[in-house]
Amino acid sequence: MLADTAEKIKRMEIRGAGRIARAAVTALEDHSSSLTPRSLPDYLEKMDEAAALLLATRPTAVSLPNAIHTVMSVLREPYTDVKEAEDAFRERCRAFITTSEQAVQRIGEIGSRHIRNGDVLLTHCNSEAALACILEAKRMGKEISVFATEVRPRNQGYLTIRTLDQAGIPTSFIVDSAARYFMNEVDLVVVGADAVSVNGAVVNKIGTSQIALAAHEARTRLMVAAETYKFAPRTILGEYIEIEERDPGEVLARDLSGQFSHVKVRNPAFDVTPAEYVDLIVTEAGAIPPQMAYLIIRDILGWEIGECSPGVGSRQDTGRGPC
Ligand code: RI2
Repeated sequence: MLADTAEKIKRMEIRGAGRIARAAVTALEDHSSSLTPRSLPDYLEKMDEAAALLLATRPTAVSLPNAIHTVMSVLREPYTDVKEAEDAFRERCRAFITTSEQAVQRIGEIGSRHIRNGDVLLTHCNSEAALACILEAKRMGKEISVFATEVRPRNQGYLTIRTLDQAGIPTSFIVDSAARYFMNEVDLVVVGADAVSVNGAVVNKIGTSQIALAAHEARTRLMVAAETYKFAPRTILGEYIEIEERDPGEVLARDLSGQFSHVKVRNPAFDVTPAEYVDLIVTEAGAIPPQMAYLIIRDILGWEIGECSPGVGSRQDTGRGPC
């Protein structure tokens, strides 16, 4: 189950920053109850190994290390036996999943208030949080329509148009490179996030920053929907968020790429949109301008300056650290 989830996250069978986080926590919970450890130290060591395996799957979505940190940190408490530790761990995992699901719902409620009746929206990729805002606006009776991009190379746009279609929202499906062409018709861009840095820069699906530039040029507002656990504490120390570069075969089929001698395929999965191009970030704790990202990291995630050092938050350094 654990290895299977890790593999599915890597292959993107499980994808979306929030879903990845919940899947990892579910896998850890199942792993914890499937273990037959010799002793408490043995249990804790095996749990650390499991956390490390999941952390190594995809590098960009900060929701993954933040979620793992949240649940693993309960194992730093002193326990008298394995059962006590397991019980506390299970409770922490369930609390995380419930909180995460409620966060998406709350983001929908808050974000939908920023969508006006008659608005034409544009969304990129397939974000549960961004869609929650759009679907809630529709549920409230607002007349909206959406441009949804294709999202090369993995075509997550197909998932998005299915959801929008099922909700009865008039949708135009466009290739990624048509975003600027249509931008003057758009009132609001709504996207999700894989990570938000302390300076309000938003890491999201590749192409988001081009869309943000086009929106900025057209004076179209851009709203990001992101749970608070997508904010990246380590960026306080100037650490960059690693951008995942995926298999070239996703872009150009191997038999085709074999025909070229001097062509190399590059396949970054994400890009960075600077805070200047973001009007609003909607979190479950409220909507903030991107410049207030530090407050989320400090007041909601509880990380102070100086607290982010390698290994803090997990009993051992699991490789990438907790945040
Ligand atoms: P939610 C996705 O990444 C997209 O970049 C999407 O915008 C983001 O995660 C957030 O998604 P990928 O897993 O958590 O498709 O809002 O690479 O669902």
